Amino acid sequence: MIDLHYVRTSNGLKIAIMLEEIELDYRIIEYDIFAGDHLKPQFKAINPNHKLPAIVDHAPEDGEGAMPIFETGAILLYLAEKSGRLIPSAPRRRMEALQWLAWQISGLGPMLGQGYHFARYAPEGQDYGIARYTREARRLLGVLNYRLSDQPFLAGEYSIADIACWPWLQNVGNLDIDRAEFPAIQRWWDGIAARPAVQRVVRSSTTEVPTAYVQRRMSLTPAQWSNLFGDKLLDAVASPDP
Ligand SMILES: N[C@@H](CCC(=O)N[C@@H](CS)C(=O)NCC(=O)O)C(=O)O
Repeated sequence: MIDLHYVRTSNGLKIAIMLEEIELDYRIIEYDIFAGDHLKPQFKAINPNHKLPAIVDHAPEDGEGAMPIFETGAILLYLAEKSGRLIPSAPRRRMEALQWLAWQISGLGPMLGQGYHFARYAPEGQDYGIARYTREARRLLGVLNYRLSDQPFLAGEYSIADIACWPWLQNVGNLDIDRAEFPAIQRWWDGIAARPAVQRVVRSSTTEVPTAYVQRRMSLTPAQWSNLFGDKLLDAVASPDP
């Protein structure tokens, strides 16, 4: 059994989709990040970085007891290796999957994440930040489109690299980017959206993404702000073990 410590965001969706695809037994432990659930001291033992998602595998292969894992790139790789699925076995293709996974976790995710941050939460008049991250998002989408223009999937076959990227392409409209401007991305995105495992996740009441996580502008209360971007976050990292 795997516990999925989950929030309904792009990073959370990656792991919910992976678990549905490989059909391992899992249960969802849902967090409300606006309420600061992820800052609770007991979560530090699972992820000292206090970010979601994370998993705990209660039956790891080494038999040495429950194993917590954080960072979506590491979790996807772990689950691919545990299940023997969704990572190519041919060495060159496998390396392609790892490259595109690294590209997502170091580029596409952080850049779109910052873009969404400025577009959604920053006070009005943050044009420089929005322009900077929108330009970078467009550049990265251009790279993705180029790759997918002669490959059905990022590593030739459907893999953890596609699962890592797909949820991030849902809300590019928040940056005034139309996915349809990138025809190869749109074709790839639609194909993945139609997969039964993906449908199960996006349609399920426990894993669907509610408006609070996707709407274009959001105004937070001071407590929510502190939980997400302010002092509470810093305090959680500095706090001693429970
Ligand atoms: N690099 C991390 C990013 C995780 C991340 O930023 N998660 C967000 C939700 S998508 C989060 O926990 N936000 C709460 C916060 O930043 O306080 C990963 O890939 O797992």
